[in-house]
Amino acid sequence: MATERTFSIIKPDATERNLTGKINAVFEGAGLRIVGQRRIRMTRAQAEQFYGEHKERPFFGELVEFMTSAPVVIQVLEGENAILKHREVMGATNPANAAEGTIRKLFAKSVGENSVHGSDGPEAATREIALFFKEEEIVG
Ligand code: FUP
Repeated sequence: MATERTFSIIKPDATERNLTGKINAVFEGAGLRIVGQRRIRMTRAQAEQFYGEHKERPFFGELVEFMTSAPVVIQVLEGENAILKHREVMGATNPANAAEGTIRKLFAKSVGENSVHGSDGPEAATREIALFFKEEEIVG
C-alpha cells in the first residue's frame, strides 16, 4: 500500500469548542502525519463549491451556513492508506451510528455538526486538496 494524501477539515462545532488539538492527537495516533494545515474562515462561495455534489439535497443550505459560521482548520494528512484510515478514525457521518472511540462518537453534536470532514476517495482527495492548498504549502 502506497503513501497517500487526504483532505481533512476540523469543522466549526469543533474549533468553537477548542477541540483542534484533541482531534489532531487522534489523527497522529493513527499514523496520519499533518503535512499541511491552515485555519481559515470559509467563504460562502468556497463552501458551495466544496459541497457542490450536495447542491440538490435538502440540507445543503444549512450545511453551507454551518461551514461558514466559525473558523475551520483545513488539513492535508499523509500516511499509508491515509484516505481509509482517516475515515475509520472519523467514524460514521451520523454520530448516532459512529463506533466507540471514533472522533464523531467522541465529539460530534449531530449529523450536520459532525466535527470533521474527510475525502471519500482518491479523486475527491486530489480535488479537495487542490481547492485549498498550493503544492508548496504541503511539506511532507
Ligand atoms: P461524509 O462523507 O461522512 O462527510 O458524509 P456526506 O458526504 O454524506 O455528507 C457531507 C456532509 O453533509 C456531512 F458531513 C454533514 C452534511 N449532512 C447533513 O447535514 N445531513 C445529512 O443527512 C447528511 C449529511
